[in-house]
Amino acid sequence: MVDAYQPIDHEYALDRDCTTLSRHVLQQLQSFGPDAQDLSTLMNRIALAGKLVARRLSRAGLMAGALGFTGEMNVQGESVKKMDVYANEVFISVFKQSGMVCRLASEEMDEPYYIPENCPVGRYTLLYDPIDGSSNVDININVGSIFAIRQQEGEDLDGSASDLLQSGRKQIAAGYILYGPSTMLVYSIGRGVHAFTLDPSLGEFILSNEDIKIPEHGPVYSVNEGNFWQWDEGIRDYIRYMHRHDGYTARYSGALVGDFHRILFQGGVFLYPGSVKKPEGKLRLLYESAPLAFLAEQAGGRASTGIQDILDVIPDKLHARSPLVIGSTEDVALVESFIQERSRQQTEATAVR
Ligand code: P6P
Repeated sequence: MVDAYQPIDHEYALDRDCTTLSRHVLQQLQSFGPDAQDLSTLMNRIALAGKLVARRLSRAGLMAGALGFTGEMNVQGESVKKMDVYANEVFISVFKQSGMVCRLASEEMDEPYYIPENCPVGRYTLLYDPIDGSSNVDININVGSIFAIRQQEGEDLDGSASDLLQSGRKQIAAGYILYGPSTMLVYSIGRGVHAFTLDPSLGEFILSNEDIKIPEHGPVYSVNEGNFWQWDEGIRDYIRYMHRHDGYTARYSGALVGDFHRILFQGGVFLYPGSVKKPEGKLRLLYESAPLAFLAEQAGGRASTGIQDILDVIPDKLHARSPLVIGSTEDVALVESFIQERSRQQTEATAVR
């Protein structure tokens, strides 16, 4: 008698290699309906953008004119890198002729970009930072792309995209692509956080970590301590506590995506506080803090301005900035406790006068 077929390892490996991003989205939603198909297609296009950017980054050092500055300044007042421009255009290109995305809002563009053939039929808006951490690009240290997807509300007939000025709880999907030793795409559509690793031999992002959970506490605190002199006393008190207590270690790469990725997997906290001069901080809400806050909450962590949940902040303009404290619930709460204590002392001191 023939032995019953016993699936062996390669059966598992084959199924895993078939768990691409688009299939995973449909599995998550347990639906093949139009909304599910839309999200699956959107994520597939974002994956294509990631592959195109990863390919360029991997060869940029050998390509004349791929690296360095363009000589322009962006709306943020930052010098623009050639890779910023390339990556920005990649995300626009992958959504042309898609019928999906009518508007794209990017760190690199003063106003949202409208894809005429997709408007108004395309009911989705992509908000993105095409290359986050571009100061690292020319020295071959990890960078990332950050993205969020929102549904367009109303016809936006005046082109003001004012419906985007809503809290991060309006995001229907968010994630990032980390261009590191391997290229990883991490995303959530509100059903947990999942990571895919690019298999260059397949040209596909394959599921590598499902349902990621941020540990409640971790040893890492990630902040640019060179800004210590600019911070409010509450943040300074927190940093002094880190310096005086065992069990903490500092990690900071200068690229938000890589620093957050470490926190997502190992726990701890990343913070980019406001300063006395710039209380709103440096990071942009709609396409940096809010997408990562969406992931952090989906992974059982937290994201706060230090006072308020990031996902509850309502921006007053497209490129609004926000302070960011993000990571393990216990470590975010510890930062907030120092801010609250200083605030209490200041209130008391004022009352006494
Ligand atoms: P600093 C990169 O420019 C970025 O927006 C984030 O990726 C990063 O976390 C932060 O700025 C670094 O800023 O002031 O520490 O160089």
